[in-house]
Amino acid sequence: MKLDQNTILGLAEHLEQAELQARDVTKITDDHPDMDWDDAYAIQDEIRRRKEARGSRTAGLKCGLTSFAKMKQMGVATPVFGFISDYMARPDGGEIKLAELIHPKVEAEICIVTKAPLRGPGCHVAAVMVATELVLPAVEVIDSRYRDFKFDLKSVIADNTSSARFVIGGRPRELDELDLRTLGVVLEINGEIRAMAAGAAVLGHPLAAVAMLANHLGARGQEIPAGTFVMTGGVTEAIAVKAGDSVAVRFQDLGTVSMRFV
Ligand code: 0L1
Ligand code: MG
Repeated sequence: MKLDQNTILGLAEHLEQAELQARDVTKITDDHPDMDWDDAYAIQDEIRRRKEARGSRTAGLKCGLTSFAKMKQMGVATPVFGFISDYMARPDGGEIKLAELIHPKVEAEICIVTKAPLRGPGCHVAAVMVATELVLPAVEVIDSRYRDFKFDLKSVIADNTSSARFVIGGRPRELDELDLRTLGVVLEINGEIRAMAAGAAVLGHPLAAVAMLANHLGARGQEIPAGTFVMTGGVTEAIAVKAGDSVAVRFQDLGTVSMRFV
């Protein structure tokens, strides 16, 4: 690690305040060009510790930048990992207030709930299949705290991978009823199709993202506990939304997830 503990604590407070006040900031690597990946995840861990200390519960784990479309959109080649908190959840069909956000974008995500712990190294798609209780559709609303979404990967990891809001759909299915690679997803805004993809857009199989998360955590002496909600990453590029937009994402076999931005 390159940053001392005080700097990590200060950067976590800086980024979390930007999130809570819906205020954009410049990317932190501008002032800390030497920070490394461990520093970035340590800042994210401190943001999680701050939220939990205030009574927020961690609602799940997320994989980001796992699809070719998203990697291309952001000009990166490596997935990232973060968490979502209970206060970020919004109901299916409900409203999301733009005043609480900076410049949100929506992403369609195939998600799972685990029934057994998953721990790397060596975690693979088959191990994730055995540990999958349910498959669920969700829409993630990302909202980078960085001005104009201008950042690098270390800055994004420290900013909890742009986590802001999420909406989970109401039709869970068991894994053996589905082929996650060919599962089609259509993202509509105000009735217009804006993006579509199949599950294989996420690393060839969405559960490969979960295996990657388990291996990432395993390298840090952690695991994905049983009963964890895991978002595998946007299947398409993220789409910016504005006031009045109605978003509906149609997931083959998993139903539709919708929300309106007000
Ligand atoms: O959920 C995600 O794909 C996180 C992406 C982080 C970068 C971004 O804000 O697009
Ligand atoms: Mg996402």
